[in-house]
Amino acid sequence: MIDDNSELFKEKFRQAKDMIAAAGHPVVLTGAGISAESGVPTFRGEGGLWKQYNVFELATPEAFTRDPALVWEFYNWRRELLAKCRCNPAHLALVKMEQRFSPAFTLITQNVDGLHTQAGSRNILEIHGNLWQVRCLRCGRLDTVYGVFESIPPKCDQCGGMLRPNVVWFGEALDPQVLGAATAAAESCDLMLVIGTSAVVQPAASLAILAKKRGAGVIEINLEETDHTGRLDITLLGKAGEIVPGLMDGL
Ligand code: BV8
Ligand code: ZN
Repeated sequence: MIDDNSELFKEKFRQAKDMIAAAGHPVVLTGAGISAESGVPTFRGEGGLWKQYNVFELATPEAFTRDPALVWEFYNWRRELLAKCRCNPAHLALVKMEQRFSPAFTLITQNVDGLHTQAGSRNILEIHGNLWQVRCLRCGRLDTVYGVFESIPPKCDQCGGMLRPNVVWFGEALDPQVLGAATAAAESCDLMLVIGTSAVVQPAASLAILAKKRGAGVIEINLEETDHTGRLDITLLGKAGEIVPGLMDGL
């Protein structure tokens, strides 16, 4: 059941539902927390990726230049783990939300796990890329490859160049087109749901504050409070897999 059953929670939940029902062009921003109930380790929480690997050491262009095989071991490990993960009721509830508001709906995700696509979402901005895509450093060819790579670092079957994961590493710029579209969506929405993000990573974290500044209502759904909590309209504490489907009930 939803973790916080207090009267206050119920009142905030009702307000959030009303804001969604009254929205004209909502935007959703998701982080690792929406995939946690699918078995995907978050970056910071219990059993998070940071605990086993120093993601800073591995998810950077410097690390890849220094030791591409080591970085590919890390991404192969995540591919093996993710291959067993399935979308959860929170991902599916956002598909229902998109169907209700489309075309005036944008889903911005920081996640690279592809679970929103697996659930059936369509209008997605994967601002940190996608772990299932690879890019050739020599000819720039983009490919979607599932499963793990037997020989690492993998080579391009067109030109023999080295392949890299098509994700945005720390210290790398986000794709200007994708970031531009996400910024435009945050600036023009009348409601933003921020689901399962610690609001630490930039420039993604600024999108919620930008939406708020432009007059949108902003609802945060998280297991715990974040740096944004005091600056947003409503924070619902609990599991995304329980709260998000409840919010979309009756849409
Ligand atoms: C860039 C792909 C500049 C790789 C990722 C200010 C401005 C600009 C940059 C910076 C800045 N300050 C610092 C920076 C640098 C850096 C940064 O933000 N560092 C942080 C750590 C301080 N930013 C960058 O480097 C970005 N690039 O700005 O470039 C530039 C410009 C021009 C030219 C050159 C350079 C690039 C950032 C992208 C990094 N790549 N992913 C990969 O995954 O392998 S980020 C990666 O970590 C994820 O994609 C995700 O975005 C992030 C983790 O964040 P969250 O999703 O929030 O996950 P987290 O585990 O932290 O939190 C989970 C939350 O869920 C928690 O709150 C938890 O309570 C909650 N939760 C858990 N379970 C549940 C739940 N909630 C609900 N239900 C549950 N069941
Ligand atoms: Zn190539």
